[in-house]
Amino acid sequence: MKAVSVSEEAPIILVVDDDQFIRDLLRRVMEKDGYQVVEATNGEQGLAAYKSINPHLVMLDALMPVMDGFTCCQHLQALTTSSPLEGKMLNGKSLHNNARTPVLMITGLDDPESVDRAFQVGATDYITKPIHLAVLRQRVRRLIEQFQLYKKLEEANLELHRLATLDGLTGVANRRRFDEYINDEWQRMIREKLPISLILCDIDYFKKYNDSYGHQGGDACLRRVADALRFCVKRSIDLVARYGGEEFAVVLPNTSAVGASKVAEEIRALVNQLQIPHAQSLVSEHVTLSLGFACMYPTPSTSPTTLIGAADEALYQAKALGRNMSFPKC
Ligand code: GH3
Ligand code: MG
Repeated sequence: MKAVSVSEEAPIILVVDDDQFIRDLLRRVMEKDGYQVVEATNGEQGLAAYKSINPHLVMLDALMPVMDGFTCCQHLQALTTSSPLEGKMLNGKSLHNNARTPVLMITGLDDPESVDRAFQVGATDYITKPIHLAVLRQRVRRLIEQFQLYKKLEEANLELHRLATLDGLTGVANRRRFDEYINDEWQRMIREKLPISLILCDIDYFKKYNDSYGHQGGDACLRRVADALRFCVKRSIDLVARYGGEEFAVVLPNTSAVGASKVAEEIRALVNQLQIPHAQSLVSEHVTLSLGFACMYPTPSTSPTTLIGAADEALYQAKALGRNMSFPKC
């Protein structure tokens, strides 16, 4: 495989063929049309090149030494359906990249079995040798355009999903996402026979905070508290959500009451350390939180409502006992 420095703009075509004449021909034609070309001489090299350059189109010969085009195509299909979209994690869930890089088989085999087999292993299109260059150029243009369009659509969908599940003010999960997540995790914990904990956190005397610092000051405070919660919650399966106006929820799957108590205390302590001035608070000079937490082993006859009710009761106790504290209900 020739080393190629790949620039950002022009689409990249990976040509996998053991015949140097064909590779040179395809390179010439494709470069003339403004594409970048990377070459590989068999299926194995092709796979390695695919992983490192992430091309917009693969041109694949069928019969090659080491690994033929059919096997290579099968591997390519497995790669594109199992690799999580890079960096796209949403509340601990990875979203899969379904935009498959098109594979165009260019081969001397024109018997019906080979054509069927190529499509079975995931080829997007098929062209036989001798290559009709005008047809090839049109097919390539169309395949790349479709791929780019599909990718844009996927990105737009991802962004839509993100916006639909996040709280606009604080950037943590919204109530809708909380409901969906606690139900999903409840079911999962039933299957795995594991406990789940929930912490509800409420800012103390927040009405008075708004009275002192205005609604915008209140919004800024909510953002800082949300950041503190995010900082304390480290596992990717834990979820921080805005539960209501100045109330946040933390879902902790596979977490005991002892674990939940530690996280709740960490959150409480960190918000204290932030020392956000709160002149009218009756418990401190700074913004404080009251937290209630509960832990349950979910069963098919129970629902998250029970856990939420228990955490809410604990939060009520924390308020009643003087605020700026975490209280359990297990
Ligand atoms: P407690 O210590 O008992 O929790 O008292 P509190 O004043 O915090 O509770 P209360 O429920 O009486 O008031 C909550 C306040 O939170 C009232 C509401 O205006 C304010 N609030 C709710 N959502 C927002 C928001 O998005 N931004 C701002 N700035 N304030 C909000
Ligand atoms: Mg409050």
